[in-house]
Amino acid sequence: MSKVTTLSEFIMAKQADFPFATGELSRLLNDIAVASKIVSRDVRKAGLVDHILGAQGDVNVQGEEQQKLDVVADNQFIKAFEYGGEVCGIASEENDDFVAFTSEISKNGKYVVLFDPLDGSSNIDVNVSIGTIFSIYHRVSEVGTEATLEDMLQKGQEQIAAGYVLYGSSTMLVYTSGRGVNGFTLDPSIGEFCLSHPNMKMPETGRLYAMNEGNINICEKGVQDYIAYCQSYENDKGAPYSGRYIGSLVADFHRNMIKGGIYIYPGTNSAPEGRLRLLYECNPLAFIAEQAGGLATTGRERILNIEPHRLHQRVPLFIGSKQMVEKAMSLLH
Ligand code: AFP
Repeated sequence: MSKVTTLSEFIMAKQADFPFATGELSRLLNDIAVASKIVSRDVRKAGLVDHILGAQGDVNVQGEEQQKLDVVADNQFIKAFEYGGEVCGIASEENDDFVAFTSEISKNGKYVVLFDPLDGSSNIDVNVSIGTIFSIYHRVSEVGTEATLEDMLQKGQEQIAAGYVLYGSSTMLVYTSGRGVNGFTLDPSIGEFCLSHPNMKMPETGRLYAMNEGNINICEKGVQDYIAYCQSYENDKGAPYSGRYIGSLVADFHRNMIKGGIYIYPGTNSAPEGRLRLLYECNPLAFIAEQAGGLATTGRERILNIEPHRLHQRVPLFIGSKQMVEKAMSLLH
């Protein structure tokens, strides 16, 4: 049996790769790990709310109102960032506007974090995997002042680190700080994330495609052609691929990271920009995909090159194994 490496040990060891590192990013990553352990615990109790502990909006025995799990997760991460001292502001799916922290210690924080606290939340009620996605940038505003919108609206290629937590049959945290991708599985018996997937590489190709095919008739012809290609005996594998769509981006992405595959959420006639959010869904996963040897585009342009204009901006997403994304792009005109 080999020695277990915990996430904290791993982060500390990696800090040595950056000679001028002050430890702030390491502390921030550790804060994220602690918050996600708490969220993981709450997610495991999800079925109890409504059926045993009372419905959302009910008051529990401690006099607290039962809240929706995505709000609980959002608050948990915001608290971790606000009191951690490394972050001057955040933006999340749950908040219309970004939040600039006002304490002196936070105003001196070097980083901003953009995150989706609980992605795939419509899957909670049916006990299907959900996830958290996060993206970390250096602020562009002056240290010592409050965070600004410009801090939040940076291109994905400026990310310092990004990751996701998958609350699946086990809880996993996967992250990159620009030198490869590593995955950690939560061992609930010791409450630690342990290195389980070192140096993750996305297979160059695969046999799995993920798309909400309910939308196929309102997609552009190139997307329809690509899906027909996936289902054809004339494709590169000589047999139809398997369709796999969970409807939780983190879970669909993670499966493709391990097994090889493509995830597509294209624009449609009614929503030309698709559904997914650039800043806290597409950018962080694009950074991870590229670090693992995969590809992430809108079908036409690299996700990480997009100049953001709005906090909740949406973009089409084609992400996964390199050869599969390239093939899909070749069919779009
Ligand atoms: P929610 O977090 O609002 O549930 O959205 C989930 C999501 O952004 C992503 O995780 C899924 O892949 C996608 O939406 C599912 O969308 P469709 O229901 O349109 O397939």
